[in-house]
Amino acid sequence: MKPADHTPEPANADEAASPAPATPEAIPDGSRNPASITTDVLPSDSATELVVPDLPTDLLLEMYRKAVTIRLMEEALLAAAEEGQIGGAMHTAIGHEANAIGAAYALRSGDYVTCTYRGHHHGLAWGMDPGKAIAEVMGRSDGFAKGKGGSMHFVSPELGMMGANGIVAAQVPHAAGLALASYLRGEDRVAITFFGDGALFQGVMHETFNMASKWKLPLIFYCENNRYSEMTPIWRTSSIEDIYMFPRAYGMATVQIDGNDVEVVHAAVSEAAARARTGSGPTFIEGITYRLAGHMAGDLETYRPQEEVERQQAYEPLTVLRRKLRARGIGGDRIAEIDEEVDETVDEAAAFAENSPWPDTTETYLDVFAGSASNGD
Ligand SMILES: Cc1ncc(C[n+]2csc(CCOP(=O)(O)OP(=O)(O)O)c2C)c(N)n1
Ligand SMILES: [Mg+2]
Repeated sequence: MKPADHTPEPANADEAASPAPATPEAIPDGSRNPASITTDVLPSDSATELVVPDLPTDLLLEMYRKAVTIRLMEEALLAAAEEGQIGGAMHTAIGHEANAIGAAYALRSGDYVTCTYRGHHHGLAWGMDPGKAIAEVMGRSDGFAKGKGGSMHFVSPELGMMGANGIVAAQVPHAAGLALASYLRGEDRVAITFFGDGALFQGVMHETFNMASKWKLPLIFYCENNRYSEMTPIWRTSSIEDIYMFPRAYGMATVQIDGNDVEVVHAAVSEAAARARTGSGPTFIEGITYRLAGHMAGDLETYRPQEEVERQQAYEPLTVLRRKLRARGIGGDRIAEIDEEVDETVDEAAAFAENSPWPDTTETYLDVFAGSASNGD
């Protein structure tokens, strides 16, 4: 029998016509939240439960050296891009360094990391050599992927750096796979995956949240919330600005932290790693941070006022670290000495990269599929 049709008869032909599709003008983009985190680092109440122990001064000095290395390397890369020495898109993480460094020092050798196209800081924090890193970005044969990956595909499996990815959120399920492998093999390796605030709205993020939480995978989700997706501020794209609230719906432990403070990041990732290693499942960390340079080399930055960028200088990772070191009695001379030493190291790394030969054309089709590796694998 045909089911009853309760659709009312249209009164006239105009009503029967389908409604006009929404034009972009008709879609409300919302208004700025008065308590917006767009211009300040304001960790939420969730961070107050986080115990942040003081790290030893020697370790802070080591982290500072690493942060300056990443910063100077990326500034050198931006200059090289301006001179036309870099092919393809290049995204720097200037201003994001503490997220990578705090996390890398909280994890162990053997743990895995995956990240976005904005991944130079993760590569270096994970132990990559700056000379090989610059060579890779410049497409030279001494790069760790023989110059074939470039800026967006940092990878070094022997270090546990399992790959940057140019597709927003694609690296997240890869990390879940690594965490699952660790679990199935009975190992206590943890995987951490870094992504941006824009990645939250990709379907695969939510599929991975659910699976990781249900299976209690040894996984750490780390959102580097720089409050922009390319040129669009978060208040225009997200129904809520407190990103850490989304994964709570999947029964996951979540925390929002100041991602520009290495000690805070270290504490949050240490706690998440302990949870992962004891079979208590994944954690979601939202590190509030800010990108001080453009989205990518060549970005004209017409979408944000310069005053906003200047305001962020007070919260940026190197400033925060210098303030901490001074409070521990480390003099300005010592800090300047480290800056100079790193400057020399980065100059040497850049020279190494510039002198590295271009890959041979016979390499073109090698390392594309398993079994075609030029090392005979
Ligand atoms: C699936 C997919 N959609 C769109 C893009 C284009 N795209 C590149 S970066 C980006 C913004 C991502 O923003 P966010 O996740 O906040 O990371 P951020 O660049 O701020 O570090 C977009 C949309 C892409 N690379 N992949
Ligand atoms: Mg972003």
